Amino acid sequence: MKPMDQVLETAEKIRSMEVRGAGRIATAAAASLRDFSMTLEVKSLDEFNAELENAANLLLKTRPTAVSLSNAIRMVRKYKAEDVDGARQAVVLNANNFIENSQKAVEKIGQIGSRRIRDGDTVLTHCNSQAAISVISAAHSSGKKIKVIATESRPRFQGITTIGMLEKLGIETELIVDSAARSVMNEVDLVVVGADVITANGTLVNKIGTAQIALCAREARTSFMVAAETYKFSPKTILGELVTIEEREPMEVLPDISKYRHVKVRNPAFDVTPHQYIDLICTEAGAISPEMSYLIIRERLGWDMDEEV
Ligand code: RUB
Repeated sequence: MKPMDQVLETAEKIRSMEVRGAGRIATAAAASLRDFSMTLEVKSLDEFNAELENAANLLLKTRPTAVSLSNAIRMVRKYKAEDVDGARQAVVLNANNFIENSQKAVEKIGQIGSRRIRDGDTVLTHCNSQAAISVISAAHSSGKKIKVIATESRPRFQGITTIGMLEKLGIETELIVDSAARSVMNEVDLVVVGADVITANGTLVNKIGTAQIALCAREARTSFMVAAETYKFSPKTILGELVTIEEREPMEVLPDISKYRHVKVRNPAFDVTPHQYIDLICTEAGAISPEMSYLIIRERLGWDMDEEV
């Protein structure tokens, strides 16, 4: 297989959601750039850099909302090299570090976040987030008896993946349709969700339906926690940039639209939860209030205002 074909294949898996979830797509992109750089045959450093940029752009276009992709790609491409071999080695090292740190971050988030779950608690989660499941699984492994309520997460039913994972862990779980969130909220002690993006002011962008859940958690006085690796925070939002919300194919919602002449199906994949509805963001660097997001971007992502976006 040609080096670029491998990148195209990874990009297609991300676009079609065969590989999905902000953390997994970031590590898949890092691995793809690493493998690309290892097999790339070029005559000069300039050519290597240009080819790597093309590959990075292909991956970046796949899921427009996920900042995890651009953060991962930025970290992999952060090198200064004298020649092609030096650049190749740096890309491999950066990508492997990113993948390893990402796995460690998920574990750490589990340890930290699980302290917020008490014995006997009922936890509601939405979509399928490896960071949120790490929190739930760490609470369960520490011996706390917990129950999870998982939403279906229409239209792609990531909730079915979630209940499959919880089943394997032996955690008592109930599955609900998305619109039952308010009906069960009075039984819920804590909502735990993942993040696609967290902005500089602590706003959360996550799977469509998250904002409604946060709204009804607030009304029911139920705590709402976000589990997110620090590379889910968006540096560009410091510069005032808005997060693009991905709109996916109508057929994911309604497979046969052809019989409707006056109906348009809309399928936004993510929504926006204001920071006021979030009690805590649990990262590998600690549990923070949403208002501290700016500091995470400056300190953990090493973001400098003068850095080229
Ligand atoms: C997945 C989703 C998840 C976040 C966090 O959306 O919204 O909550 O990506 O997941 P999709 P993780 O299925 O459309 O990719 O914690 O695994 O990174």
